[in-house]
Amino acid sequence: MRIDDPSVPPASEITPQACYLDRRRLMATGLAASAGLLWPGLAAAAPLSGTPGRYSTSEPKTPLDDVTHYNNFYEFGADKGDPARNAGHFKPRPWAVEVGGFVDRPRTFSLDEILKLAPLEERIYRLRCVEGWSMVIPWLGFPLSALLKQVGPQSRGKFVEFVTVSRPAEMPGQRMPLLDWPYREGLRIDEAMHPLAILAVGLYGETLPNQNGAPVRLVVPWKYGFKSIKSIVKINLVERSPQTSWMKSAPDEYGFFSNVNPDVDHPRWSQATERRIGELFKRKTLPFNGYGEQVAGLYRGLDLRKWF
Ligand SMILES: Nc1nc2c(c(=O)[nH]1)N[C@H]1C(S)=C(S)[C@@H](COP(=O)(O)O)O[C@H]1N2
Ligand SMILES: [Mo]
Repeated sequence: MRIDDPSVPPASEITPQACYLDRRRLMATGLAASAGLLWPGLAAAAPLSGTPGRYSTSEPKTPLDDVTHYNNFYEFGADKGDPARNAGHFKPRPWAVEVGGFVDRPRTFSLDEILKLAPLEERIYRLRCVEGWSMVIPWLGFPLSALLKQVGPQSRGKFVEFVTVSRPAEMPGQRMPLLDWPYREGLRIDEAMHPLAILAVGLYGETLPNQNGAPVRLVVPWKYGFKSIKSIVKINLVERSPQTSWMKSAPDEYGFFSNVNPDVDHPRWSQATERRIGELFKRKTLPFNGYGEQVAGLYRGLDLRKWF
């Protein structure tokens, strides 16, 4: 490891940071425990429940209709209404997620196995898009760390790379050169192990709608929305900061970290304010999207202007 590279945390910091918020063990409800049995072979949403998780905001939730009809999911087109319009033919079941790279136990997880990794929790999180709007969404999911612990990250696995499914036949946007397909994202290992970072399998008490990233997507609430990659099929532990789709398309506009930051403007617009979907007036953007108390420690000593 290059100790002069501030994007790489000293190895000594990784474990303490990951364990630093002593996560309360939550009991599964009977329904959550049997969620795998309830998962239907249908495209329609099915009921799903989870225990209320800590870290949830008490702010008003964005209406379900907005959460499912104002989306970014370029695989289905670049307009906000395209995902709801075009994702109906996408088949999120059966599904598998391959986890490999620098891990002790590389493994492919079926969707049922993913659902049994940890009790499902409801996490009501703010989601802030880099375009300047935000929502409050009640996700159903569990900490990404539960999956990573199963495979045993090795010390060379300093970063985690995520890859979306490649299905041009079902995803009309992938038949256009909108991005370098498949969509890719990445986190530093200590970010990935943070208890706020979750894999979501549902929202508003049901399995994920296709347009929101069915059947399993990442949610990292302190970063811009594009880090929260949808419809994941591959997770790789890698040694160097992975290339992401947005960095590749516009390296000056999208950095690897992409932490929500009112003081670092996007080259083409300000990030100082945002519009909460459903509200009339703009509100101030909060550092780390309001999760600074939980995550600022991950970036201690890092120049957030340089490492945007
Ligand atoms: N695979 C994939 N994941 C993606 C995107 C995408 O285009 N493709 N868009 C991102 C962006 S820009 C945002 S703001 C969020 C939106 O999530 P939502 O539609 O569930 O609110 O998904 C992110 N995840
Ligand atoms: Mo976004």
